[in-house]
Amino acid sequence: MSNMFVDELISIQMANHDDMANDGDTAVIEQTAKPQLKKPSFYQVILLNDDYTPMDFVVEVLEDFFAMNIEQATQVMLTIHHQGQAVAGLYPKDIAETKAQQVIDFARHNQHPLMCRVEQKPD
Ligand code: TYC
Repeated sequence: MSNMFVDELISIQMANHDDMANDGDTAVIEQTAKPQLKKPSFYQVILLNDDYTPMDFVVEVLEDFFAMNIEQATQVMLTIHHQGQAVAGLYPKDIAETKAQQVIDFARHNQHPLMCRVEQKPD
């Protein structure tokens, strides 16, 4: 079978209609299979605002953990400050969760309450 998505051939006994010879009649039906590959899911690391973490510290986090330059980092920090939260980066699940934990650990090590969370990116 040349079409790679055709993976099933089903032989069925045809119904015993009056207008049809019935003994051993078979039909072959090609069924189209679902695509085998699904798109990988991405996860958003979302930084949350709080009243105590210094702005400079958040900018440093965005530079060091999310590979932003100072202009990007400042813009994202201000978005969080004004809107409550912003997406810092998009990663496969395990990397997103590791980064979120690293950010929280780094913030706690420096006595700041900065929080972040991970969410699956909507398709
Ligand atoms: N709101 C903080 C302040 O006024 C700054 C801040 C920005 C804190 C972003 C957290 O994710 C954050 N010092």
